[in-house]
Amino acid sequence: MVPLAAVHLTATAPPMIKSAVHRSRKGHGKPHYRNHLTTIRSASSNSSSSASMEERTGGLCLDRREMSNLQSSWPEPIVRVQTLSESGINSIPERYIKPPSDRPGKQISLPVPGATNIPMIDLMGVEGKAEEEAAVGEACREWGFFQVVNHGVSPELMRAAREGWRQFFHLPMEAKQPYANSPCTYEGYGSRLGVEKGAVLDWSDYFFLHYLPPSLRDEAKWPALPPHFRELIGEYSKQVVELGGRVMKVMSRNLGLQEDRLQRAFGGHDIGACLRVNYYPKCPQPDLTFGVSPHSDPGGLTLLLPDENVPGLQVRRGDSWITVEPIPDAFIINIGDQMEFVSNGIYKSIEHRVIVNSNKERVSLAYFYNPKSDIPIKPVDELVTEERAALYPTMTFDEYRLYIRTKGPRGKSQVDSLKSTK
Ligand SMILES: O=C(O)CCC(=O)C(=O)O
Repeated sequence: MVPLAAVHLTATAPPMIKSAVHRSRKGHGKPHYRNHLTTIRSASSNSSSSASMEERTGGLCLDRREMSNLQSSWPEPIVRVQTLSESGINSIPERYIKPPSDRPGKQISLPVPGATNIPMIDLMGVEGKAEEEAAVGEACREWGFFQVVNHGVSPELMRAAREGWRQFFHLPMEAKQPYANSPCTYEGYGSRLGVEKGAVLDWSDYFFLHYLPPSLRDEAKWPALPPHFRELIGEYSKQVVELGGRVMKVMSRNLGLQEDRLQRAFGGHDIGACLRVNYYPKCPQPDLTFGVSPHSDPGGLTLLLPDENVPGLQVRRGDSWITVEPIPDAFIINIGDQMEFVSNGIYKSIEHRVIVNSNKERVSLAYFYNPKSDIPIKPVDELVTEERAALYPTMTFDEYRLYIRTKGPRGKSQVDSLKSTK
């Protein structure tokens, strides 16, 4: 990656991107498992057939080595959802229509008296203060989701990143097509997830890129437009990954662990980090489809920058779905499946989904902070006791992704199927 100090910003860079990069540089007992691991490992030999929902949600981030045996082209011609939306259709094509039992339905329900939103945490007042940090722990245990403000990432950079991506999606199709992705790595500009022929699709386009490990980072695959956007993506990625590391410490302390314990369980400095930018065009029949279907994130943590003005993310709460009201300049953070595993089920990876609407497009940036993909991931020893045996088997993130790809997850079924029955 080009060091930021070496980046020369010219007068052609849009002012928002230029100033955002400049300013941020200035510094701111042996349990029984329902599915045995051997099943998962054997899955790897015949896993090339169909991709799963998790691939569709971007959390998979399979690297080039893993994906090299996979299908190299999509099973059907790619149709950009944006193109469909802009064509002026009044009804959506059949392949975006979910079965009646899987449609958005009732959109907001508040099962908890007084609860109108996921918890909000002010990180400025929290770090290092046990009592305040407990709020983070409670959110991770009870909700699996929370919003953070005063998180240390420059708000100007956040806004510039979101607007830069919006500009990218508004470029003419011929400027975006060179970034078109394939199911081998998913890197680049995409409009479908999964390679199952005839699958019902979600109403979104996306852009997917790797930031960590550095060996997977290929800036030539990042958008070159708008001007200087690559530098901005690099700086944004750096700050969001730093935030992820700080949140990991708070979460670790809150579990009664040494503050670097969760990070070590994830592989120390060798973690993975990848970005999926979601673009949800206006949809003439939003009650029949989803922007992203219900899923839990397979990785460690997700740091989501939502569209400030357009709600869409819904989080499962019991039998209902709560629509998250975005707080200006906040990140929405959620627990992924790997964090649920290492915390031995204390922190919860919660199902979520995205609804679309007929009046406004929506853009969101989901950063996936993942463990190193080839190390054993298991509940940390300190959280395994006689009273609470290890709830999950040991497996690498790579194996988990293969498992998901083979089984075809629905909602949280992959996590639940691995859970100890004792
Ligand atoms: O767009 C959103 O608000 C959430 C997106 C999401 O869940 C995902 O990308 O996995």
